[in-house]
Amino acid sequence: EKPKFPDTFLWGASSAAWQVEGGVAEDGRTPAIIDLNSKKKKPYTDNSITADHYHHYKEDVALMAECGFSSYRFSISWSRIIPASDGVVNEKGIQFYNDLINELIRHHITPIITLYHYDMPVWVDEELGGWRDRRIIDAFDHYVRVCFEAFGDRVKYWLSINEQNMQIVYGKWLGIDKGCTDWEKEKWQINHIMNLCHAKAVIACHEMVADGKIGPVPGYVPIYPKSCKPADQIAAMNAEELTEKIWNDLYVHREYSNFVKKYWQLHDVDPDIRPGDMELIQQAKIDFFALNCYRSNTAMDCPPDESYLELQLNKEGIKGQFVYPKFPGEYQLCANPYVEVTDWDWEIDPIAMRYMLRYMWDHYRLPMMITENGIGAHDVLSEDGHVHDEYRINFLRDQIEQIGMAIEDGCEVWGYNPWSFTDLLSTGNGMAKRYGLVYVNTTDQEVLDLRRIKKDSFYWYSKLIKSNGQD
Ligand code: BGP
Repeated sequence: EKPKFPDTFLWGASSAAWQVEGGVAEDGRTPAIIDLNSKKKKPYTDNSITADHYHHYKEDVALMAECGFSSYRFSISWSRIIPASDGVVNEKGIQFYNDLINELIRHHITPIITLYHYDMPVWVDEELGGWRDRRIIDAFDHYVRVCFEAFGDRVKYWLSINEQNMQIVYGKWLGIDKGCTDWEKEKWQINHIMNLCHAKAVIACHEMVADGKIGPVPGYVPIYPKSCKPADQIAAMNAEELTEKIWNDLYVHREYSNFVKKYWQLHDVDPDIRPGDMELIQQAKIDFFALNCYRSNTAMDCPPDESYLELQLNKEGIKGQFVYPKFPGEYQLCANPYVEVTDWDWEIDPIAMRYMLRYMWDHYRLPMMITENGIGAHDVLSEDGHVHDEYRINFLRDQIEQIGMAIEDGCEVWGYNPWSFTDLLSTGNGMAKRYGLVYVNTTDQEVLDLRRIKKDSFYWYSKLIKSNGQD
């Protein structure tokens, strides 16, 4: 028998503004750094059109309703709401999200909003110094307050900063290091400023949104030790600390852990923590964890005399190109012979999902919702006019089963919002790496008719939702 899901369980999908909306110059939106980055890498990640959700949102919401969704997680583009440093609110930006929210609610779909998902406005970067400078704190506070004021009467679930941990750990790949001269040091300063912005958002949400619930969105990758060799166990614990636990401890305990303080001292990378900072963080009590989980990692011992090796992403989507990094004295990542990988070398590991939920519940005892999970693939529109993505059905089915098992283990899980609803831009691979339940007829090279075509996974997911997870 399949594990049971609570009746209130939210079934939906997930997206982010810059990856799905397009319409980048429409109705007063000003550029975000990520637009410029994406143009540089053209044709791979041009976000000026992508799925053109900005103009197709009604059709997209109608499809969500047809699929049976009870939730949809998306993000707001900061530079649509506040296009310039004068802080003036762009009413047309507010209008777009009001229309989207109202359309969702009309279809009984609960909106879940991420306040920041990688799209730093150019004006914040150029005039305030982006995440590197404390002036962003007030600008961010103003922006989130405008959002709570405008949408808080209808939106109860809020997420602060998407994958803060991944932005710090993989900052170089996400372009967060722009303007930094000493990333290894400055990243901890950026992280501290992000913590303050996160705290401001939590405090403002509780102040302004009646029954508002807010949480952070860690990117979570369970780390297994390569073997039962004790040193591999410590290596896995180091990896866990340095890629996720430092952040999760801060969100919950609202103080920096001894582990991170020692790490800063050892590497001489202490951030500038000013009087009042920790008091502010202390006030920011989160309500739940939103969790993004795609894969697992495996770590092994890396003696101090090994040489540092930088991680190399698999950019082409041909298996076997990922280079596992080495951090001497801390850990090194390695392949896991027990799991298959995707074309981008991401481990296909449903048990990672149960592991994450168990781990997070055991450590923090906070409710959780899954805000990302999914498989990026070279989806093909076949001649019969359909997209036969049985690999996605298998992936999602196995993951959902493990969520059910975690719930039976005693974890409190509110919902499942896999990545993504329609196809949208991948962070590094554009439309070559697709995640959607709905195909969007566009390629990296060409904008075709942007037609929405339900993939086989759409029909399967719809049936699963209607049976509340029983399939
Ligand atoms: C997460 C990000 C998303 C999304 C996803 C898939 O880390 O929050 O924005 O893109 O990863 O990653 P990718 O697009 O690189 O395959």
